[in-house]
Amino acid sequence: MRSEAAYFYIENRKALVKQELCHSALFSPLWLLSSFSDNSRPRRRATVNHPNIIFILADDLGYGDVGCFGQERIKTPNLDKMASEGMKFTSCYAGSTVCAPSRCTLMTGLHTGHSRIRGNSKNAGLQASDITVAEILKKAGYRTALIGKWGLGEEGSPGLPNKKGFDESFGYLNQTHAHDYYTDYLIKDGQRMTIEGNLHNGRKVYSHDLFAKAALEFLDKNQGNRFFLYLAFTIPHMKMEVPSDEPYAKENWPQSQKNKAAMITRMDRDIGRVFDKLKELGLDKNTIVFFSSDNGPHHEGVDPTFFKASGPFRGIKRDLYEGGIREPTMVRWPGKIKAGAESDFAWAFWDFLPTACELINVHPPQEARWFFDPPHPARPKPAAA
Ligand SMILES: [Ca+2]
Repeated sequence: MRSEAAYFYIENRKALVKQELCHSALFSPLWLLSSFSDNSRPRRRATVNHPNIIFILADDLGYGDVGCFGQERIKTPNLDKMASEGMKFTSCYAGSTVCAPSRCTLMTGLHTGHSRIRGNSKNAGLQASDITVAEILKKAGYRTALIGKWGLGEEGSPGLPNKKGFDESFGYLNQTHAHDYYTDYLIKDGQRMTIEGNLHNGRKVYSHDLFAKAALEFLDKNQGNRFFLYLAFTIPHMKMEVPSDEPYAKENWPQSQKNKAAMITRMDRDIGRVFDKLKELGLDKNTIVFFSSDNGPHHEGVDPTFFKASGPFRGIKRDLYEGGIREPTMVRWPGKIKAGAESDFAWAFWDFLPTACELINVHPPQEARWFFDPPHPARPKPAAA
């Protein structure tokens, strides 16, 4: 199946980045930088040939939950704008029907026939031998951050994000912990960080708001660096909690549906803030932004048929039908991806790692070179190192 992955790698790249990079893809010996320590890594600003990469992942957001994918009642103006400024993918598939295995494919570039994590289990986590896209980008000189939900390694395990290529991490490690939007602690760089306002059953701090703030701070702090930001929001996963159900408070809907809609609109608002920040910092044209969801909509405290969350498709989260794995996906890169484009090219989460490598012309380490074997005839030969 690895040759199949190589095929997707080539074709997907063409779908995403058009012709420019196909002709400019010279081998860049950035792997030589792998011997640098964190402190000695040079600051290098992103360019069109070494763009910043942001992957925004929603949690249990259905294909039909987004305006530009057919949703009529939940407001998602910023995602709709992202689609109008980039490419909408109507046949992108999550790696699995549930969180952990889906996210594992996104990070490792391996589908679930090869990947380590095949289901949601506390004992399932990445090991030292697993290679993630963050490790590859970090070795190529990128500053890397996970903000939000990880789900691929518990405290004290080899699968911690900071051991798997992320310079910084902040959020939930454990998926059950991630159900709690008013948690009294989060994990920052492997250590518990108390959320004072939520101690003693307080409900003053909504974790999503912290993630949005941390993402903007990361962008500010790394405007002079090439960076990879994996922004894994937990919205609209259970519980159906949100600080305010506006702008839907007056709707004649069940409260859980008002909350779900408000959660999605809140996330959309913060995605808009990310784009505003990129423009403010002058990073807009040197940053490629992906958006997708890790699996189909759930029915845990909310009826997914109310908003037709699966769109026209059969099934929801945990179902290996289109509704369980087909995701509302967009990619935006001004000047490289034609505004308002739409593609029905079929690709999946395991295509992200090789696409990221190709985007920055990085020669992967030997351990991650399976997608070059056998070589695809369409692939341009890299120049000698
Ligand atoms: Ca999920």
